[in-house]
Amino acid sequence: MDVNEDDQISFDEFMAARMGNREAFFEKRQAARYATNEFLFDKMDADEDGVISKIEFFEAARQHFSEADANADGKVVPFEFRLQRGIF
Ligand SMILES: [Ca+2]
Ligand SMILES: [Ca+2]
Repeated sequence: MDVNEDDQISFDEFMAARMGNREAFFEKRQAARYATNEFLFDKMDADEDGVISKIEFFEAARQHFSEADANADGKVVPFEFRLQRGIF
């Protein structure tokens, strides 16, 4: 763990040992975030023309709201919001 052998373990040395190469860790996390957003964009771009129109944007928001409104009462309470976001 003490890569530079100075008899101390720096934060970077600790993290590198715990998570592998630090840059690789952040690159992997960034790649996962990119893939998630790419998936979201593709889902919102219903007609697959490479842009999200205002109609597609509001339709995605409406769908998102409907998914969150678990008891279909037209309101999203904090419990439903957390449930949809998988916070439990
Ligand atoms: Ca579109
Ligand atoms: Ca509700």
